[in-house]
Amino acid sequence: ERRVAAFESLTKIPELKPVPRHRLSDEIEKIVQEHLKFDLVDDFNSNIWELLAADGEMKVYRRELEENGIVLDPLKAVHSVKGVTGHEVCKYFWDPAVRMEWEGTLDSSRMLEALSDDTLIFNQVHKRVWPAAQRDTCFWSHIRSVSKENKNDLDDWIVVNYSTTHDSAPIKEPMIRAWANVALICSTIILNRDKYADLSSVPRENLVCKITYVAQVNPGGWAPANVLRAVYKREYPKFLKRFTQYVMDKTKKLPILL
Ligand code: 6CM
Repeated sequence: ERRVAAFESLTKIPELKPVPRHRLSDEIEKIVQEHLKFDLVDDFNSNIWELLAADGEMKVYRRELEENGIVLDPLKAVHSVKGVTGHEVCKYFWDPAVRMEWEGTLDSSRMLEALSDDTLIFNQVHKRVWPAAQRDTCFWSHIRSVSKENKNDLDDWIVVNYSTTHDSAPIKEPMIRAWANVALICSTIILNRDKYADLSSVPRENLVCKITYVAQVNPGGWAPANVLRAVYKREYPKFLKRFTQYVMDKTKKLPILL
């Protein structure tokens, strides 16, 4: 039986409980498993990826891909952040209550439905990029832990944001509906693990969170390729830096969410 978290507050250690099935359970399972299988493959030494930006431990890669003149460049980034757990990083990425505190690319974010304790549906309006029409997205957002074989390790965590349709979010012209398949996967390393009898006594300074972020975005209609690529090149590294700093600042004085 897989374990999932029921979130109540940002400070409480959540209880783990199973979630009932719903209309998107099968699709979510399939997409999550695909991400877990493919995203963690270390393929940066192949010729597939082009380095787009690097800053300390953060590296952002892209693969140029166009279909009928529409830019579909897959993006993949890795980062390593000290003092936080994967649970914390994923929770802040998933939690609608804090989205606008770290998301700099949105005009608005609206939660349409809570399908279960671990899956929400959103409609988001993205900041308009001149000279293209404004975009919005409608997607389910799912969070879960992935337990490790070794019980001395902390669980891995993943959030997937995947486009869907919803009765409460019809496409309203001139807005264009963009399509996204995004995953954030986190693995927590504990330094000097053997010095501590149990996980709850490990101090923050001994935590390292390894982050993998992948994004496949279809702008859903024509947008000038050079403008779009310039926006991605600027915005993805900015997001990764700002978001991870946000999680570090927010958690610094809080008990560790294991
Ligand atoms: O992953 C990020 N944010 C999440 C929470 O908001 C969520 C968002 C996914 C949306 C993916 C981007 C859709 C972009 C729409 C296209 C805009 C093109 C305008 C036309 C330009 C000429 O997963 C952080 C996302 C950081 C984005 C840079």
